[in-house]
Amino acid sequence: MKNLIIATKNQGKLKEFKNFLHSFQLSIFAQPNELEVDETGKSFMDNARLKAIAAAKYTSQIALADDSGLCVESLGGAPGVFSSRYANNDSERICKLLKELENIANRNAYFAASLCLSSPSGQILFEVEGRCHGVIVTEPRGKNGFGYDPVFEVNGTGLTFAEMDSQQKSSLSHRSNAFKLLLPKLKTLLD
Ligand code: ITT
Repeated sequence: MKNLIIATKNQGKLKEFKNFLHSFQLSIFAQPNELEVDETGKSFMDNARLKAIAAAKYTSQIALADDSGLCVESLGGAPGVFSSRYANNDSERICKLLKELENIANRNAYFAASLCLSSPSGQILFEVEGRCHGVIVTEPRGKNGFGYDPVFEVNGTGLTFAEMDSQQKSSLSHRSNAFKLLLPKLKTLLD
């Protein structure tokens, strides 16, 4: 059985990747806890590369990294690459976002996920980006998922990600849209 490192410390992301990958004969590991990677990139893809290469070299295994975030139109794309650094924890991040959007009519937003796959020696094997469009609601709704899920309503569904079960989120999310593009490459590489 082959090993794949998911280059993340985010348990929500890890869970989603494990679901996406369940049909592969793979041993999936999160990156070692002691590995710290500075996310100094200007784009989601820059940061995904930094994380994938660092985890692959550190473990000498193939590594898949995700850099993702929420881009809000009326905030000029913020929090963007700073989504996880916007405040100290998920509920403070949500509070800050809702405060910034108080009395703002345009609540259009999208989630983006850049995925990067690195060989054990740090060579980039494949990279893709997926998006999911929606709006920021005025009050958090739902208990599932992680991060900004309770305030992001997916266009055409009337539901926030946090009101969806994991299967429904997986059929629509930025991360799954990116993962679908990665799938053929992953199949050739791992089979
Ligand atoms: P790693 O770098 O260890 O992967 P992280 O949480 O710091 O973990 P990012 O730097 O990519 O990851 O930041 C992404 C942030 O964007 C994440 O912490 C959430 O706040 C938000 N985010 C990304 N995808 C999300 C999703 O599917 N649902 C809700 N929030 C999401």
